[in-house]
Amino acid sequence: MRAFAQALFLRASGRIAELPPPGPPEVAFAGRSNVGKSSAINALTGRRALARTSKTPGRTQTINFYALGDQARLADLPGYGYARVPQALRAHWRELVGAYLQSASRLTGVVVVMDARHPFTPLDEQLIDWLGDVAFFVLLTKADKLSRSAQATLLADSARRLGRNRATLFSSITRQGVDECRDRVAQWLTQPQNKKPPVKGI
Ligand SMILES: Nc1nc2c(ncn2[C@@H]2O[C@H](COP(=O)(O)OP(=O)(O)OP(=O)(O)O)[C@@H](O)[C@H]2O)c(=O)[nH]1
Ligand SMILES: [Mg+2]
Repeated sequence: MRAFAQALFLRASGRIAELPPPGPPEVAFAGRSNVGKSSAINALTGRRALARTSKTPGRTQTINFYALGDQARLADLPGYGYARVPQALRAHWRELVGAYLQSASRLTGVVVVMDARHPFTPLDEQLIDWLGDVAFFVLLTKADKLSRSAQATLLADSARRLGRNRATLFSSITRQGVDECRDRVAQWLTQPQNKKPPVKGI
């Protein structure tokens, strides 16, 4: 799929009413604040500054949509789990992301991004549970911060939790795992499964 390199910013939606109407097949990137969701989108598209990244957790507060030509879209979801985010904003996150996931009828898969040094937090487990039937793939990001042996242990643990081929070590700096992730996303975008949207609340 060549369209990754043509990615263009489409829209930022901060409220339910601003969510775009269903378009072409779409893949969303979800995960805790600051794990590297926006960086992963940049790594996949080969565009350094397509999605805004920041050292400050909680940077992305809107759902940011990117068009890959007219055939596919990516959605960068706001991060969760940042302790200093006020209660009202957390409720807002639940409402916005909940509405998005339940209404995103063209959502064909979710890339669940986790920090390889702090993977499978309770909120990550909740998200995976919440996704229900929607296909997902886990990126264990910032793998460049782990030793080879810690990487191997983490991958084995992830396979035990999720089954084989459901997770990859990833680094937007060394580009480890980028091709594997791009292949998986391209597969979802070109062969949409049309699974039921999630029904549970988070
Ligand atoms: N070492 C390392 N740092 C990374 C990697 N990916 C992202 N970062 C850094 O982590 C910080 C957060 O990255 P973002 O891509 O903005 O994270 P995010 O998940 O989009 O964050 P929010 O939008 O706040 O939820 C930035 O300082 C990035 O440079 C990686 O693979 N390795
Ligand atoms: Mg972000």
